[in-house]
Amino acid sequence: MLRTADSPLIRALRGDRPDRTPVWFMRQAGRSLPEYRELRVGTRMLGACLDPALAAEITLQPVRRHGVDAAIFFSDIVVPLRLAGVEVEIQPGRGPVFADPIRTADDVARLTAIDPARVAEAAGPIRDAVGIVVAELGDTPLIGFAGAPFTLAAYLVEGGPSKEHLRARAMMHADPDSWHRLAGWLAQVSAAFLSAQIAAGASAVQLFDSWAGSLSPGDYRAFVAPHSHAALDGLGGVPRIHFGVGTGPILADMKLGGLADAVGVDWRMPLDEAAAVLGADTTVQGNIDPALLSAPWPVLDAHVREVVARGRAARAHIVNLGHGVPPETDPGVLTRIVELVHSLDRSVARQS
Ligand code: 1CP
Repeated sequence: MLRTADSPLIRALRGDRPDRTPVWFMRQAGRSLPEYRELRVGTRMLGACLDPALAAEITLQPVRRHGVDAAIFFSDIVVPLRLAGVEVEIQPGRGPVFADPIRTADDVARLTAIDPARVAEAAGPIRDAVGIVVAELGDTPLIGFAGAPFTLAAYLVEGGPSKEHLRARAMMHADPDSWHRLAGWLAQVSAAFLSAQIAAGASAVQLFDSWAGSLSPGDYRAFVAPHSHAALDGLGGVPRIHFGVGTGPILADMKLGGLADAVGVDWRMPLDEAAAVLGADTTVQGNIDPALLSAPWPVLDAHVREVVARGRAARAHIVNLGHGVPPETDPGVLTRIVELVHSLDRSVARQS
C-alpha cells in the first residue's frame, strides 16, 4: 500500500486534490477491448476468473492501453459464492445463473450453514492473480471489489438477472429473519473476498451495490445498509468506494455513516448536487453518462468538461462513468477521455 500512497487515486480517496484528477472506468477490463476477446476465446467467464495468469493479464490490459489511474481486478461479484461452493455459472450475454435459487427459509438455512471461511481457504487463485497484477503495476493502485449483499441477493433469490429484483425485495418483508440471515452471510462472504484481495496487495476497494436504487429509502436503511456496512467494515485502513445506480434518494445513506471514503454517483445527478448531499468528508466518483460514449467527440468533450467542473464542488473527485463501459464502446474513446481529463488539470493549474 505504501507503494501507491502518493498516487492520484489514493490521495483523492483521502480527500486531497492531487495535481492530476484520477480517472478509471467501471468495467474497463473485459468488455470493449479486442485483446480481451482474443484471450477469452475457448474459456468460460468463471474459468478465466480462476486462472491467475489470465485474470492478471485481463486486469492489466486497460491500464496499458488507456493510461488510467487505477486497475480494477478482473473477476465477478459471484466469484466468492463459487469459492464457497455455491453452484453458479455465468452465461454469455445473460449473466450469473444459479442452479438452486434461494427462495425459502430452508434454502437460506442450508446456504448460510456454509462457513464463510471457505472463501478465504479457496481464494488461492485470487491471491495469486492479485500478486501478479500488483508486481506489474508498480505505483499504480489496484482496486479490489465485491458485490454488496443486496445486489448479490438480487441474483441468488431470483436465480439469475432480473429487472426489478422483486423476489429479494419481497423476502425482506415476507420473512425478515431469513432476509437478515442471508444478507448477513453474504456480507461475510464479500468481506472475505475483499480481504483476500487486500492481503495480496489491492490498495483500495469498491463495493458494488449496483441495484440498490430499486429500494425505497426506508427499506435501504432497515434491510440493506447495515449489511453493506458489515461487508466494508474491518478491512484495515484501505480506502473504500461505495457504488450504486439510481441512488439519488439514498445518496447520504450510501456514506454508511462515514465508512465510505468515496461514493459513486450515476449520470442522473449532477456532481455538485451530489457533493452538497454528501458533504465535505466524502470524495465523489463519477459520472460520465455511458450513453454519450457513442456521441460525436465534441458532444462528449463538452460533457466530460462539465463533469470535471461540477466535480470541483466536492472535497475531491475521481472521474469515472455513471455505470459500466458498454461492451460496444470504441476503446479509442476511453483513451481520449483519459487524455482530456489529465490535460484539463494542467490548464487549470496554469490559470491559477
Ligand atoms: O472492469 C471489469 O470488467 C472488471 C471485472 C468485473 C466487475 C467489476 C466483471 C466482469 N463483473 C464485475 C462486477 C459485476 N458483475 C457487477 C457490478 C458492476 C456493474 O453494475 O456493472 C454486476 C451487477 C455483475 C453481474 C454480472 N456479471 C452481469 C450483469 C447481469 C445483469 O443483471 O444484467 C454480467 C453480464 C456478468 C458477467 C460478466 N462479469 C464480468 C464480465 C467481463 C462478464 C461477461 C462475461 C461473459 O459473458 O463472458
